[in-house]
Amino acid sequence: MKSVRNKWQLPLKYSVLSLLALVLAGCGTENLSSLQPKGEGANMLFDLMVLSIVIMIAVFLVVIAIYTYVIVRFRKKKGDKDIIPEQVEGNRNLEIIWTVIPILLLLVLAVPTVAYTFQLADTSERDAEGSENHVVNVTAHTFWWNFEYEGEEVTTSQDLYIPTGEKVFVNLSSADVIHSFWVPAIQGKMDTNPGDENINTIFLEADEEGVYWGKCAEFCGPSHALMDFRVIAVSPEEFDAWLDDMRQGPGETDSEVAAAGEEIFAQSCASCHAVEAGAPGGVGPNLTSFGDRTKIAGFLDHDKETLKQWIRDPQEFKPGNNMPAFPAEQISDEDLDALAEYLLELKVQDE
Ligand code: HEC
Ligand SMILES: [Cu+2]
Repeated sequence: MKSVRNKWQLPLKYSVLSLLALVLAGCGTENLSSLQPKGEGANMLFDLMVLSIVIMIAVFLVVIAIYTYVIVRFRKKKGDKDIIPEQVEGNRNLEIIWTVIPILLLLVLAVPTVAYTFQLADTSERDAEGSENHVVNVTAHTFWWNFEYEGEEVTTSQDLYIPTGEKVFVNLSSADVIHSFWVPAIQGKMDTNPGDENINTIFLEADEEGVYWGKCAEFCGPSHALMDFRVIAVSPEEFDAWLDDMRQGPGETDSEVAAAGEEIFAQSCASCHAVEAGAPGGVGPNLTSFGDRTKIAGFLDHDKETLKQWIRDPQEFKPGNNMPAFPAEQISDEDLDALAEYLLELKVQDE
């Protein structure tokens, strides 16, 4: 019995480990990795990563090669006498070599790093006369994101639309504590600070159309890990059409249920949530295009049942968030249904 267990112990251990590696390799969402860059900023950062890893591997290989050579060459051989070999202390040439090589390696790392750091923070394209770059004022809230397109009269939340192939400059600030704006596949992260004085600016440029996941990258409270958003990159023409659609708004509903929902919304929800794109950022996310979204509150499934549960008790899903609960005493089941119907009809885009 014992021997059987011993025989299988090692293979079992390794198969569990490799299974784990396999499972973990499948972790993560598509377009949420700085190792698969899809935009100019992320490309630059990826190049720096590759450069430093190549240098590290080269240093490692050289050290291991010398180490192995010394062990083999100077090992005690059969018949060697038991004597201590000649002891050498200090060798000027060697010392110069192993001081100069690291300096050179650090220079090779430092020059592109410093150059890229300044390029990533460069806003001259935005400030140039006649610049056509879009500028978005991003405000981080505990635990959601507000996006205001400068000069466009369009405010939205959670989903940030950008045109592909151009630099969109984002001015980052926070309505409360420090958060950090990070879209790993497109750009490095940057802090959002409270107040008007400390506004950071970074550019987003996506090479291809697609949906890129964004994360808050600065611990900000109990639901920090759920503070997700998306960058939706579309062609410049589609982007302009989206801005127009947003300005026009979702349009009148022709369903009676949704119309009833609209009234309840006006009474209970409109103090925090705007449903027109021109409205300034409020206490809660702008819901003008809520029906077009693919997530509720940034991370929940976008369907009627989940929406109703969210309105009943937001804290259950996102602890510590700033939306109050609406129990049955406040909003009846029937009204809740109408409310959800209304919200899901808030679409600005054609199907
Ligand atoms: C006191 C302000 C306040 C009121 C009143 C309020 N909300 Fe909210 N609501 C918020 C905040 C803040 C959030 C963002 C929560 C988060 O994600 O951290 C939110 C989020 C939401 C979301 C998710 C939005 C998104 O972008 O996916 C929906 C839907 C929503 N609220 C619906 C409602 C409805 C319906 C009512 C009325 C019954 C309502 N809210 C009343 C503050 C409020
Ligand atoms: Cu956070």
